[in-house]
Amino acid sequence: MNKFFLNLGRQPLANNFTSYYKKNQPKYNLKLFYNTKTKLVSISKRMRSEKMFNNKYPYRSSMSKTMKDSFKILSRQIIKKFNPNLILEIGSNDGALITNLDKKKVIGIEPCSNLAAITKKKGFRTYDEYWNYKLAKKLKKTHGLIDLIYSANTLTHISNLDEVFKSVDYLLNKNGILIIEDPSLLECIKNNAYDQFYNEHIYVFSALALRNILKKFNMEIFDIHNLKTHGGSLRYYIKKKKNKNLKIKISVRKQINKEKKYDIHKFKTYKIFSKKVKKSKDSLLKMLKNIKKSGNKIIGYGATAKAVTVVNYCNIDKNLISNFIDTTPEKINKYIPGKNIKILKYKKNILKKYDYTFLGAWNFKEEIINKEKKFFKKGLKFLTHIPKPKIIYY
Ligand code: JHZ
Repeated sequence: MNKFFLNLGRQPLANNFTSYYKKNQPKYNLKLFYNTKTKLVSISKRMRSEKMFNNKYPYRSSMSKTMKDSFKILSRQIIKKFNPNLILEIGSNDGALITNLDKKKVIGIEPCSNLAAITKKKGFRTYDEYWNYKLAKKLKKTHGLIDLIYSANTLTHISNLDEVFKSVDYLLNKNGILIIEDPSLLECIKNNAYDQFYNEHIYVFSALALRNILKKFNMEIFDIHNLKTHGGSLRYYIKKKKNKNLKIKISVRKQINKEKKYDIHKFKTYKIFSKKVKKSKDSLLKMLKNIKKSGNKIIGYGATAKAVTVVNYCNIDKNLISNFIDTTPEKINKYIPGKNIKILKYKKNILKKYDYTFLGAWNFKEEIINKEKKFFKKGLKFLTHIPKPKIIYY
């Protein structure tokens, strides 16, 4: 049974950046539910994939050094640990991972054709298609079974998880490995990071929920790594149950125990989370209003999908945060979905003109603060709403 616990209001598509402020941009309910049987946390309204992931998708994994480095390290580990003959990445985006690998040994799946074009141009085999059973069948015919399937921040974007795992099971070698990486529900709840939920993020996985889902497909998690990326993510190593060559590592039990200790499997946790989120909204608005009242200028740093959730949920407009800055070419000079806040091109000295900067990309706090140390030292203040609204002092 799905139990409702939080209403994040009417939200536009989180990556639908428009060239002018569209007052009547379509918005959809963003309500969060907890499934008492599977322990899966999900949003209620499911958008058609084509509406969100098309030839105009603006998000590029390579825009942050942290992510590029993380993928580079992982690509080396994959080769060293598993030495697979053929790797498939579901959601290869602009190639942050696959471009580190041997072209002959990797295939990318990326339905956003503007992004798929980037890796195709570099000579990497990329299918600009959605991950489903039909595609898995086509791939098996052309390339045979796959030794290692990898997917970062993608499977939580696909509504039909049954089809996702059925297709993986079908295409994966009997001794093959599936590695998936997504924000951790435990970290999300601990950090009060309600902005991990938006129309693209249908689910935020816990190890507990994922274990339950995989049972149906006779697959099991055999190792889990905690990552710092995206505000705390988990990298799950998954195998077919009948593959007895790989032993289940202690990390799996450890993570599940950690989640249970935090009552991730109890509905009351979500009720508490919901209350904290409402408090966070009030306190962020209060803080922004006070800063403005004193005549200070605030700019947002990183026009993230997460920031779209925050500004729309808290009803923040340009009177509070005048602009956002971002390095992504596809976002520059566009408007934050649902709001009259324009995104400016990141320039070295742009922060000089502002007193405060709100961390839209709070998940890259260290990278950003390090990059902008000079301004920080000169008195620029950073604001964050994670884990609760506050000013970060140098
Ligand atoms: P970032 C996206 O979410 C969407 P977002 C998606 N649904 C998903 O699952 C996650 O990614 C993984 C900018 N930036 O990664 C670049 C700077 O301008 O937090 C990006 O626009 N300067 C697929 O959008 C944004 O911030 C910088 O120095 O919440 C970061 O977006 C840095 C570090 C980033 O994901």
